Amino acid sequence: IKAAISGTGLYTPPEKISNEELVEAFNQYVANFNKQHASDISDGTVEPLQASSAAFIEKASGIKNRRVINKSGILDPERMAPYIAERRDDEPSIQCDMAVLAANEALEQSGKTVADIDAVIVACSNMPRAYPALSVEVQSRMGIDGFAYDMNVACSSATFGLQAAVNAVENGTARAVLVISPEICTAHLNFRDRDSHFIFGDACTAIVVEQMATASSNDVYEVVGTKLKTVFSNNIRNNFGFLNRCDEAGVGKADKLFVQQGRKVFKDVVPMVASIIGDHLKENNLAPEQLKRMWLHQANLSMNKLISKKVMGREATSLEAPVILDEYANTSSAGSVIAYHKYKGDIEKGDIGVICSFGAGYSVGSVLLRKC
Ligand code: CO8
Repeated sequence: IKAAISGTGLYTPPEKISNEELVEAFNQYVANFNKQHASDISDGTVEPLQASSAAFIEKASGIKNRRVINKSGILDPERMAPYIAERRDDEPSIQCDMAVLAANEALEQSGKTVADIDAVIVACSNMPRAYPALSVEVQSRMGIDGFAYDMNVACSSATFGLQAAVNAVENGTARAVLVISPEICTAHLNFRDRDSHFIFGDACTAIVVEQMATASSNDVYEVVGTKLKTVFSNNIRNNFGFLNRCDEAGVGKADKLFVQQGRKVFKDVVPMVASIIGDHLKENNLAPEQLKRMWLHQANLSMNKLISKKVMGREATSLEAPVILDEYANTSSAGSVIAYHKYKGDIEKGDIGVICSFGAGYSVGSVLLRKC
């Protein structure tokens, strides 16, 4: 049995924050902090905070806007975190709502119904609770018979989830699988940190993986192969976890949010990703010239330019390595799937493309596809 991707869906939150709006709120927070601590700053016991800049953000990252679940809380200099009210146990969770919207679009695109799906994998960076699994909630809400589980490989969650889905389809465990990535990255972003306050946005993607033999939509891509790699690194880290309440520091410290050494990540990850894609092509007897599209993880524009150049041996055009980072920012595992969702329609029968994610772990996931 061969597996194929037959449909994708995308939920884009309606609220949007431009770099300018984000920087205005951040700089107000900085001014308030420096005023409050003026005497400690003048006697040298406290370092003054430095202002952020929209020009720096666009130049360093390629990000211009981000979509968010809640704008007002993030832009309130006294709060700098989204307002997302806790829901009752008998209400669907917010990530479940996002997941169902994206999944329904993916089902529609693939021409399938919930009766055709045997498994749901929710693959994303942050889960709303320890248990019951979000995926089982989504499965129940959609009325899917079969099984579901959650997995987290940070930015590589969707590609690792795809690999699990492809395995399940190819070994006959499931006729079709939904892989869903509901990412609320803004809830774990430190909006008071100048180095990273601009990096993330929110979105949810969904993918239908099914047997090639049953795939009948207009947009079927055979999964040629998957290749995964992980190498431990502390350069992207978040210490939030269930043991936090057992330590007197609790969850109040900044290390319980996203923290990274951006420069080191850039230097370590670019060569790793380029060599994984290169090896993956070689293992499948494909030459880099045959690669028509690279749907890359969307973290940083220069990073994507460098990776595509290393793989292709020349600069990729904006169509060969499409960018959605400018409008969505980094949406962790959803990013490469958003690029695929938006920039797959035009490629031709027989063309080869790669969905490739990379991020915390470190982790790299490469999924080679051939348009049917
Ligand atoms: N405004 C103005 N100036 C600034 C700002 C700012 N906001 N921030 C930093 N600067 C200054 C610095 O102080 C520095 O000044 P100086 O040269 O005087 O020291 C200068 O700008 C340069 O700073 P950097 O070296 O930090 O800037 P870079 O050019 O390296 O750009 C980036 C920073 C954009 C962070 C870049 O390094 C980058 O994107 N690296 C790649 C990171 C990456 O890909 N990470 C992937 C992680 S995502 C992931 O795996 C998902 C995790 C799970 C998600 C969880 C949800 C929250």
